[in-house]
Amino acid sequence: MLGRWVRWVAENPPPGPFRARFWRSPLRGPWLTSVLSVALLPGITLMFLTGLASYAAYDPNLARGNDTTPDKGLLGSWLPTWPAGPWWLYWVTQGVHVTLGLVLIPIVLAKLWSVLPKLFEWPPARSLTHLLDRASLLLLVGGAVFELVTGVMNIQYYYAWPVVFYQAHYYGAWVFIAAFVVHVAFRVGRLVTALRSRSLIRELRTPLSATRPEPPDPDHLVSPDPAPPTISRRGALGMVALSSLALLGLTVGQTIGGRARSTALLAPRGRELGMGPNDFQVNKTAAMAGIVPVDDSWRLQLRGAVSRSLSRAELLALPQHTARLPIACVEGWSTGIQTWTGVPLADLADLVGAARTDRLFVESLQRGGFSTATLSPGQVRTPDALLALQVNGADLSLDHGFPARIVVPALPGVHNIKWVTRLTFSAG
Ligand SMILES: Nc1nc2c(c(=O)[nH]1)N[C@H]1C(S)=C(S)[C@@H](COP(=O)(O)O)O[C@H]1N2
Ligand SMILES: [Mo]
Repeated sequence: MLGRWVRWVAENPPPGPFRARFWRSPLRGPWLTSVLSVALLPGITLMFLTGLASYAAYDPNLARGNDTTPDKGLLGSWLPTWPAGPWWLYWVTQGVHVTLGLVLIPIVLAKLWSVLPKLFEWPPARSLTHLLDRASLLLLVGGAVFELVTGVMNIQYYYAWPVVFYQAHYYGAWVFIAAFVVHVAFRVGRLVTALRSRSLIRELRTPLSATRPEPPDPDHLVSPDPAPPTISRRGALGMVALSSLALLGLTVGQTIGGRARSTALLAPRGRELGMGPNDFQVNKTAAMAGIVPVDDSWRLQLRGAVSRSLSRAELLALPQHTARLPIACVEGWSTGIQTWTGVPLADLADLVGAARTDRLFVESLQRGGFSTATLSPGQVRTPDALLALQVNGADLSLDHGFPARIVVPALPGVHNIKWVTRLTFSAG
């Protein structure tokens, strides 16, 4: 009785998208899906690696094996210690992460469109394996959409969060990548077969008038009742490629910085480049951070084996070092390369008798927000790591961190603290 009822349900799908004949695009088929998959495969791998790099760079617990969760076991995060060079390291890894993430959006959407009928497969589960396979797809698609949406919301400063971006994007990535690995492992055979079924070159030469559906496939991606084509396969692939290129062209300027910034029409913040040595991208202005103009009474507090305090004039009287470095934000934009001048952090460490293995804790006049950072011994001792007092030959403007800011090569922008008030060197 129950068996017959189940069979009846399986054989009688609800109307609309649950019926195979609802889906009529003549372009859907394993070949098209596979071409889009091949484009995503290296892209997603690079996204995952550059994403992990960003967490390693951002993590304030700078030791190896830096997850301090008790009883974390194998599930703990083990990110490598982030190096202090080459100077462009974070600029490149995070620029790639953010820009590539945007570029992949049209390809992900096209890929999801190409397999959309599978979402309405009937019956919903034919067997336990089928059910498990579909559950893993839920994690895969859900994970991909979650990572793209949270990523875009973050770079657009749209913090409508029930949870914190930092954790959500990180754990979402692990869920997604696990589902992704399973997905690739189970489908790589079908992918290769589908790719071999047609020649890409020939497809790119096929106009609309000669466009025919792919032959019926075991996965039922090909419509059983295809409508006449209204666009060729090359047209559809070209549209996706052009969308990706458009996103690339309209955002990459924010990563390069400098003059290129004016081309980043989709970047959320200031595109103008005005006049004067201090005129480059400011994310958080002094007013936004609640910083009032700082006068001559400001003194830098230094703590190590001994404590000292130095006025700005005394800092300027110390040997000055100049470094050409970009500030590269975790959100993908950068200041471009600027010329910073100030006192090497290593010299300040020596001044208060800090050990070569000491870390540096930086504090700002600002309260709350991103106003503290911890730098590793390697970052403190790298020659271009500065307490910058000037930029491009002029005193820092208040918006750029006057009287003094941290500038360290290869570091995420967020650790380059502005309006520094205290530097503490310690083993802890
Ligand atoms: N005190 C303080 N320092 C700070 C910040 C801040 O909000 N407060 N922002 C950080 C971030 S997120 C970046 S990317 C760099 C560059 O930001 P800016 O353009 O606001 O100078 O400064 C960093 N230093
Ligand atoms: Mo930032």
